[in-house]
Amino acid sequence: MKKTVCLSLAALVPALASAQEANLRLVSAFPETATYVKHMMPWIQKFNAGGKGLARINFIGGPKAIPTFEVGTSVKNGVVEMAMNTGAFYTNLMPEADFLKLTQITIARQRKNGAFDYINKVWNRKANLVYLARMVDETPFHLYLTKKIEKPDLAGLKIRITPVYRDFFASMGATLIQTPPGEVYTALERGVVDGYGWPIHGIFDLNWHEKTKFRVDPGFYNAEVSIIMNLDAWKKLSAKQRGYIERQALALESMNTAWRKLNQEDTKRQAQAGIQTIKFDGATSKAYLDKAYDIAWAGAMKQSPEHALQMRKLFSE
Ligand code: 173
Repeated sequence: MKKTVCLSLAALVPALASAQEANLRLVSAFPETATYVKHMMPWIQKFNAGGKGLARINFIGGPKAIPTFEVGTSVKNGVVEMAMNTGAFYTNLMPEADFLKLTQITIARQRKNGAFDYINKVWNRKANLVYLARMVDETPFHLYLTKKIEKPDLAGLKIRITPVYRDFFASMGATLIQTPPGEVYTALERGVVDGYGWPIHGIFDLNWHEKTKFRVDPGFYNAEVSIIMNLDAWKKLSAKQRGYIERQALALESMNTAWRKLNQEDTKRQAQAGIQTIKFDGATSKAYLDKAYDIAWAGAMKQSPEHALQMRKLFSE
């Protein structure tokens, strides 16, 4: 008798919960001083202002709350409902996470051509995640150095990486050292690394410009930072709550035009800070870029042939 009562009460909980304002705890896999957190905070404010009675995002903090490379698992397991994260930080959940750097069309076009739905299908099934919104787009990664190179050869250099850069930098002979963003400054300061991979924007937020002497051009790939959500938490929401979150996701993506401006500004600012560019000649530059993509897709094909094949099509047309 008692047991039956408990069970029926438990069954009622999701229904009750969705009638209330959903409290969505969000962590950032990037440090709180990073450009990405600055970009996201006004969005959270608007989300909460418009979501009264429906849904509220409760920003918990950055890697001090949950370490960068553990954020994916925490969202998968529902320790928190949401995160701002990049695929390279949760390849432990599925190799496909890091494929998002290979998109050659904007998130708006990915929503139109089926790429967005495809990503969600894989994210749902393999990692218990909802891929809600891509908030960084149209932004290349670069190699930054403290020592000059004459050609794409990193032999004898120790380079800070994440999975984004691993195979590409390894192919140029680098010694690889993986760190979260929060440890790059100290690694540079102590001479543990001679360089690092990072997007064109954001190196000033963590003071890396103080230790950076060169940027290698061209940039490669397309930096991806997104809001992901726990699938069970998503399913517990009402249709109205989900609709609200989806509209806010689109609003966040519509802010992506800001990156074009910031990328131009930061390129200038890097030059003003005395960071020299190492520009390869036309043929070398083309070979460098081709190699970046060839290596990444070859790795993707090896790790997840079926999805890599589909994503390669959907990410470029
Ligand atoms: O930490 C990184 O260099 C990284 O993988 C990344 C990914 C997307 C945006 C910024 C950094």
